[in-house]
Amino acid sequence: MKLKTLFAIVVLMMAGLSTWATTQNPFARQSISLNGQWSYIIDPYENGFYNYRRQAFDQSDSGAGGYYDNKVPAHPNELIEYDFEHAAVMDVPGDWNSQVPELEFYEGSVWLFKSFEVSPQTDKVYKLYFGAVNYEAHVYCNGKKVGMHKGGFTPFEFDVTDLLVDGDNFVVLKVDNTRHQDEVPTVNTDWWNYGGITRDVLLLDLPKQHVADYVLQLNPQNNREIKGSVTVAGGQAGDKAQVAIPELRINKEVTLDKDGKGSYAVAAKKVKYWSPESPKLYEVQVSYGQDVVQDQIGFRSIVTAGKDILLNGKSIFLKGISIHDENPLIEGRLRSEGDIRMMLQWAKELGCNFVRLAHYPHNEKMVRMAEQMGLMVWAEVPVYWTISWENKETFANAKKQLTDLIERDINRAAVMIWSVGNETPVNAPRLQFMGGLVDHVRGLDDTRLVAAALELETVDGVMSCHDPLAEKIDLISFNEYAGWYSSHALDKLTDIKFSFDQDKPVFISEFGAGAQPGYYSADRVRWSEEYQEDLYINQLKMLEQIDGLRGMTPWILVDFKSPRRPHAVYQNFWNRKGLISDTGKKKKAFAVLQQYYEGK
Ligand code: GCB
Repeated sequence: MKLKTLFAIVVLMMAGLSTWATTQNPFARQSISLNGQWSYIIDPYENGFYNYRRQAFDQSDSGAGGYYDNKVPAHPNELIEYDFEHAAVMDVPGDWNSQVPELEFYEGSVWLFKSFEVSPQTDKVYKLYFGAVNYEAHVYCNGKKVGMHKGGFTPFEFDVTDLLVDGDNFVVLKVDNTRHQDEVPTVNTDWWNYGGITRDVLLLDLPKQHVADYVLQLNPQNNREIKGSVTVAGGQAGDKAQVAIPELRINKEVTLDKDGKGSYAVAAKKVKYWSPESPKLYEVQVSYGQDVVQDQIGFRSIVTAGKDILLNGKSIFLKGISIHDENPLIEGRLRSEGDIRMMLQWAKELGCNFVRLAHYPHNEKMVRMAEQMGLMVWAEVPVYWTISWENKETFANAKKQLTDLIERDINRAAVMIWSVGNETPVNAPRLQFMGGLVDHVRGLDDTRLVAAALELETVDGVMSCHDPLAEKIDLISFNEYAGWYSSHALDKLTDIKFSFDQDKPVFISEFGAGAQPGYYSADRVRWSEEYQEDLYINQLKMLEQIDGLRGMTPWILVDFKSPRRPHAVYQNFWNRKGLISDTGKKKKAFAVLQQYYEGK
């Protein structure tokens, strides 16, 4: 093992993070769903985790004593101060804040419990897969610890093969959504800190030797060739795997190396490219012996050329909108396919061909549905505002979240841009941190653009970008709030000029204004729908003057909850910059952007 790799693993272990990738395309694998009702116990003092000397039960010699034991009294006099059997239940997937009124603002630990039945087969491996758990999850199966994971938006899994028994089994999680300065994100964010198991839970049932990972992408050097790799868990040097795309008459044999991984390239002369107008996906089978995984994969190229963005060689304007992973109607994280469809349908209605999935990885199902609907995607990690730039563990954590996101969505043609963060300050440690993330992305994936939502400088009415990070990324992508956070009068916005030294496409990752839904004002004052409408009209005129403007994702599709927005009249803990209200009603500005996109 190279010294650098060893060092990276040690840093990850210090940070208490897992080092392995999750199974590619888990939803296509044989599995038992552990979605549904889970019992829960609220544990603000972490009574089920530490003894009264504040030593963790799971670090003690016996490992016994924690709530994960799921003990029941053997006789009426036995003292046990918790009880999952009679505890209340909540839905998984689902954050706890939106399901339990007393947890709306809660930040702390909650225990979650589910029992399930299984008849384990000796020739199988079983993995407990979690789509996302916010933020720190300690996972136990039948009373034994299987691991810990940090990071609220990326998938993880643990091998539980040796712990399962024939018949009844149970899984317990201690989930803690407390914010910390050195974590990713850090303590300060403009979104709700939803805790809990927010995405699907599966018990994957896999052959001992199985297709663990695969990559299929259009070769950026040759757009008539598909390249990639296959990784087989338990695969031996010289073993063969297969990649088949029947519609393209492709059936490629891939020879594995000693780590069970093999790379390949194969001609695809007749390939039809994926695009928003024609979101073509091919049925793909990746197999190793009897183990076959089915997927739907598209092929496309995305590059910049000077100030232009080219999709499949043709200039494209990114007609986008920013979206949080939140359904305003349930006041919680998106839980179902219906929730996801509602959000993306609204984006389509607005005339979008692009969505910015801010500010953290969204559900894999969100990305897949966007792809099916012809929406290109900007995907991001929560390197947001001011995190601990000089802390090595924080960097390892951010890098791990980015890696997990990229590995999960590597085959999604719709993902055009990896964003390494949002509105971060221009200084040396941050440049090293985020520059390191950019290099890391480029090492993992050469088929997409890399960006970040930067900030501009305004001198004498001219906005320009002096952020050295802009030299490393593919776009001049930035947030600006002229007319909202700045004091510019709306009818003077077109006086603002832009000047960029970089010969790169310009992308506005955010602009916007808050509007209290249903507040109409003849004077068009701040917080009225008319103010937001005027801001959009004038911003769009202003932005049209930019040489090299290649797209935008205004802030934001729907009002969203935020603890930073307490104004009693206009906000009540909602960020009101949505074009759609918290009850699903379109505000006036919706039509302005819709019309602009119609003409693009
Ligand atoms: C921003 C942030 C976004 C906030 C938004 C706002 O620049 O990137 O997360 O929600 O401004 O509403 O202030």
